Amino acid sequence: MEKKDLSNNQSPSFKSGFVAITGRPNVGKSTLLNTFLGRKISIVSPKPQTTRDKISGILTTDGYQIIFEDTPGINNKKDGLSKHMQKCINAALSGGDIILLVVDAFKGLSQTEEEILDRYGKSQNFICAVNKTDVAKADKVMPLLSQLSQKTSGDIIPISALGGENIDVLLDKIISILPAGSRFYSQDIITDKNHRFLSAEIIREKILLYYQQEIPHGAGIAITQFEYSEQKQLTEIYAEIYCEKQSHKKIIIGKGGLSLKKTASSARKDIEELLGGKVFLSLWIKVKPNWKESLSSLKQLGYY
Ligand SMILES: Nc1nc2c(ncn2[C@@H]2O[C@H](COP(=O)(O)OP(=O)(O)OP(=O)(O)O)[C@@H](O)[C@H]2O)c(=O)[nH]1
Ligand SMILES: [Mg+2]
Repeated sequence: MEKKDLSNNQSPSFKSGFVAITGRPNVGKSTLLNTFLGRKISIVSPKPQTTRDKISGILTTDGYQIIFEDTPGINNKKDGLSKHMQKCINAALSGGDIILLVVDAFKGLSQTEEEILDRYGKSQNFICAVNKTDVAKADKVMPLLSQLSQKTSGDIIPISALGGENIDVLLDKIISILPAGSRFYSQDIITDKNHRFLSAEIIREKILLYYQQEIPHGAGIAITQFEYSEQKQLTEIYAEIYCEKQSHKKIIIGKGGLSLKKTASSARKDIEELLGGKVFLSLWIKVKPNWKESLSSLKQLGYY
């Protein structure tokens, strides 16, 4: 993205840039983005492969603008959706002024982290955050920190994204290596995603939370209508939930439609908070066995 001059009265010492947040699935990248921003932009769940897109969270003060780019967890799957996710990761890494690798203090390093460290660990703009230190004991964290220090000359900062521990230290480090430059976005913008996209994500988050096994990972959300009704004073949202099997459709709906009702009601409440007004939400389930391979389906879901 080219730097726009939005600088009206910015000082010459103003800093701005992109921070690519990367790492394995489930290490806490989206939680960290939300903690930096002080509000929820990116959905979070205990299941891996929650994030499927590159999602920017924009933090602007009088002194700097940081565009944090949340990315999908790195995986090697080869379906159409996974290829899209891989593209998002590559775009963030290649466009990032700073690479922020998030490592799970509890799980330690895997081949994935080794590859990132080999590629970026020695560069000036690399930082490693060791997350979930609230649940990992010191006897696990200390060896991990020394292992990491062999592989990178960048700062290694233990944090808890969930508890907010050491986030100020991490933020200070980011600001210290952020390049000088003017704003990319005006001050009031906090994300590059629109309400339609964020609403679909909220519905997907409820599916990740309420359903198990392959159902959440086989689900995609297509918003078919998103309109504010002046007359009714509410936003009407019609969405389709794609699933891969007839048996999944049954489970998503649940006995007497109760599971779907719970999903819809919980998503509606969060969307109302996002939009700051009343919402009518209708969810419809569609069985699409190969949606992850179908370009037209992926486009309907907002990918590509
Ligand atoms: N205890 C603890 N849990 C955390 C912390 N940060 C994140 N989590 C939890 O870890 C799980 C995964 O968090 P996410 O933020 O969705 O992880 P992610 O890296 O974005 O995952 P993907 O999008 O799947 O790549 C959630 O249950 C979070 O609540 C932390 O600092 N401490
Ligand atoms: Mg995520």
